[in-house]
Amino acid sequence: MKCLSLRKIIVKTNKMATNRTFTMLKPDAIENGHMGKILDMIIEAGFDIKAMKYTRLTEDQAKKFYEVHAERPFYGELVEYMTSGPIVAAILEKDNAVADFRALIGATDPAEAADGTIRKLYAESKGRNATHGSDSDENAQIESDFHFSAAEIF
Ligand code: IDP
Ligand code: MG
Repeated sequence: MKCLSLRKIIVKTNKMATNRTFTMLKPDAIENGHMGKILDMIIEAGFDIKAMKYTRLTEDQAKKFYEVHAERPFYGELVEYMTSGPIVAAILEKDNAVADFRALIGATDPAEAADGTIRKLYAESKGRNATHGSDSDENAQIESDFHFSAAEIF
């Protein structure tokens, strides 16, 4: 009995350590032929792909996704860019997924991104910066729900 409850606690603890984040390979990454290399970096870094689609955002979707930036001067440019071509949207799972994925993609501006990060290697500029990564567990959930139904997550 004692052994069984200890096992349950260990399983629960392990489960809690694993979480999910949401990413988009943005239009510049696709346009510049970096889709395969970026996906490879994500998989090599230990992220499991739980859901993935190749799609193009409508203007309404892009406006809604980046609603938090609606008052920023770059909002119009951002919506135009994010709807300019196809993207790859995906849900990724790993221990500490949100923080580890932000570390993998690097700073918003590639000029400030660390060496070896996705944005340092593949982003064109602060605006056209190759890859999105959720900034919190809560937003990862909201953004995943925005793009995927339960039946599309494996
Ligand atoms: P993040 O993607 O690193 O979280 P945020 O500040 O949340 O960065 O901005 C969302 C997106 O808006 C950026 O990834 C980038 O595409 C765009 N963006 C942010 N700041 C600027 C800017 O100063 N000029 C143009 N586009 C920007
Ligand atoms: Mg952000």
